[in-house]
Amino acid sequence: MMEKMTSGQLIDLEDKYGAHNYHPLEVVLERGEGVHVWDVEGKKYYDFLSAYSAVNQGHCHPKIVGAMVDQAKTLTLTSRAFYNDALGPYEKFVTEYFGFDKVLPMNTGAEAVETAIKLCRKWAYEVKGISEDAAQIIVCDNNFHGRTTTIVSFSNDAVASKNFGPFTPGFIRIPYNDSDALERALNENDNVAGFLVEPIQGEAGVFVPDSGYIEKAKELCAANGTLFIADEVQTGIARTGSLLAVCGDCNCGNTCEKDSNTYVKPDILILGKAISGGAYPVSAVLADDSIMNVIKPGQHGSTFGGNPVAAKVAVAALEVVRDEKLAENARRLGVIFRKEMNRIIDSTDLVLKVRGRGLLNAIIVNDTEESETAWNLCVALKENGLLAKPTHGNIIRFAPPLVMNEQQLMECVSIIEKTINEFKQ
Ligand code: IF1
Repeated sequence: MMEKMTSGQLIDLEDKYGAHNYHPLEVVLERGEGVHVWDVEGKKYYDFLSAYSAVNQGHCHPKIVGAMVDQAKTLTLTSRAFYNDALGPYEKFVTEYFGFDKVLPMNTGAEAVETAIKLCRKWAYEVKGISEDAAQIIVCDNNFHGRTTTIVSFSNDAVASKNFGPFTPGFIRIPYNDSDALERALNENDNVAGFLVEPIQGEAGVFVPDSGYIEKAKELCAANGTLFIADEVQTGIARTGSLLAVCGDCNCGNTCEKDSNTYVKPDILILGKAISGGAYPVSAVLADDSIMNVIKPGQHGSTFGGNPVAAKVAVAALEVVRDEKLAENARRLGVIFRKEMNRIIDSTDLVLKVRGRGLLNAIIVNDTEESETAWNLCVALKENGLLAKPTHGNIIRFAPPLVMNEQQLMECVSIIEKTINEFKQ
């Protein structure tokens, strides 16, 4: 039998044969279960990244894996040239779950963002009456919506965009969390089709906007006949303590009532990552008929979009969120986590601040963006059995699976506290 390869050997393989488009922490994982992962040497870790909020339901959740295996043994892919018996029931389930008329199923978050951009533009030309090719979509500074050429066209992160031009036109960038800037952009530009925004900016460093910002943005868009497009790829699916981060202020817990006066229903909702619990690439764009019906047969799609495995996996993953009350758990544990982090911050100079909502949090390390301190702190956390990774320079994102219980969370807090107290620059 072939000798089992060591972490070092496996890292070497990736280095030699894989594109160098990532700089991973030096840990090689081979198994995941719930809130834990194990490396190839058998060391156990708490996963405090959840694959960037894709594994909200915990690693290898039996209900989700079971649904995937059962369907994979039956029918994996038909393409949309034909119907299949899983897609319609999924479409009914997911549109009722989030309160929209229709869903356009895709695979990755970036594909869903691209789909939302195309849908918004087509609606602008065919419903709003903007002249063809003149549509503008407003986005925010420090946005992260994926890595396709069009998406990086409106990024201000040089690392994500340099030398990938020429770029797609038709985007206006404004400061995040600035309602006046949005109002000015809407009033000063005639052909605004939509406003694309993350309800909390994840990659930028878990920036939670002022209370009421998202609500005001929706109001301004509605007054201007502009589509409010919420990218909930990272913040959605209970991560921030409510089913969707756009309704974070309304304390809806798991499912938001459309008629609640503070529910901010997006015109277009973009989902990905944890809609499948991290078991399979699934993304979705949801909208009501007046918007979604501008797309006619043959105008958009993808080979794997809406495949039977994705459909079954997504239903199971969303049932887990509802049945295991993951939004409530994220909300409750998030409060405890930030309280504990603030207690630790009061006793150290290494960390300046903690911020976040639900179980999407980040700490700001007391050093420059260019410093290695956050990275080295993550290496030390890894040695102590907890996996996390910096987002930008001096910010470390903490995002455990939402199935974590309070005792496990407090163990993680102890690991973080121990690591900070022992940390030597
Ligand atoms: C990587 C970041 C997070 C997203 C939002 C769309 C997408 C993402 C709000 C695209 C994806 C992922 C991409 C992944 C790491 C991760 C990430 F660090 F890149 F920025 F989470 F913050 N909208 N985010 O966060 O979805 O096409 O990836 O399925 O590129 O390494 P995707």
